[in-house]
Amino acid sequence: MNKSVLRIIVCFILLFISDFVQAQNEIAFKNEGNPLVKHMYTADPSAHVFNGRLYVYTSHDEDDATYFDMLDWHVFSTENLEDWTDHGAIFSLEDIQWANKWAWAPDCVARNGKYYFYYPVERAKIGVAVSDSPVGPFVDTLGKPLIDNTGQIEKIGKEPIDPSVLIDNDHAYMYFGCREPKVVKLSDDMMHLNSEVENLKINGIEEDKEHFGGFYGEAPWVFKRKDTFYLLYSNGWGKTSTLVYATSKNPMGPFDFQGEVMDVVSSWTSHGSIVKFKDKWYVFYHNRDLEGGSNYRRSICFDEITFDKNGNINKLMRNK
Ligand code: FUB
Repeated sequence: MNKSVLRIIVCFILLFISDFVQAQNEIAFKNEGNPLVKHMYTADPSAHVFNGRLYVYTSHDEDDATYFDMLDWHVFSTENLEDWTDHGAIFSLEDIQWANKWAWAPDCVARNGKYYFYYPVERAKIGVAVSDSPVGPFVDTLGKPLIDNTGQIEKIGKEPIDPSVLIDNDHAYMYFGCREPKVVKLSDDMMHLNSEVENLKINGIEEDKEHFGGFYGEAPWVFKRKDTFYLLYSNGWGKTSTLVYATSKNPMGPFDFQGEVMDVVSSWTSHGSIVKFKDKWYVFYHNRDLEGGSNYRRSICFDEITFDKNGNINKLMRNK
């Protein structure tokens, strides 16, 4: 047997082993109502449709958590919203050379035939890891943060967390930030910045204080419907924590505050995403409703949402 044939056989065997190991980590489960995931605590859902299948990337709250000391990230997927697969931990702090703690709210986008996984760590840095598959394994090929506020707090903000990425018209935009919403363009290779980091302006919330009105807390998520960009975000923390939204005709803003997407969640934090799947729209969010839950042991949920004839989101009332 010549060397090339041998190499091909070895590659096939390695691929088979890696698929086998991945399949061993998968857990199949049914949607039995909210919270969606009942075998572990999950938070910060970021939902996308890739090749007709819905993928939800989440943070993973530890079973005994007393703070946001998260260690890894999971992805869950479905083709019908009833039958789900937990693909296991697709990336973790152990896979990053330059970060040690706080594996917080991630996002993932598809471009150039690859999947780019964006993740905040240490409340100060955002990294990007790459894979050929939406369920990983992801690799930190950059080997350093994409965003790091060390010595750059003025420009990047005090807490560059919660990255989410929108691709529109062949341009990629990354949104992030706690209390200070930011936006930056990404390069075509999705692994470098392609503009200055800018403040994201939200009109109509100038007077709003933390916990009231459209105050910007964290968790920016932008999606497009018809010709309008919707900025979904958390209005802060505590008893009035929920998801609110603003709209714009430009992905860089300014956005105009519109109102609440849903009534308050039970957890102190609120974080979510909105996605269109098979012609219906869904909001993914988290709360603390799973048994044993707490503000640090959260669980992802989802519900269908609708829009009125003017494109406003009809407020979802779950606590009727
Ligand atoms: O999950 C850790 C942090 O809590 C996230 O980064 C915030 O959005 C909030 O959900």
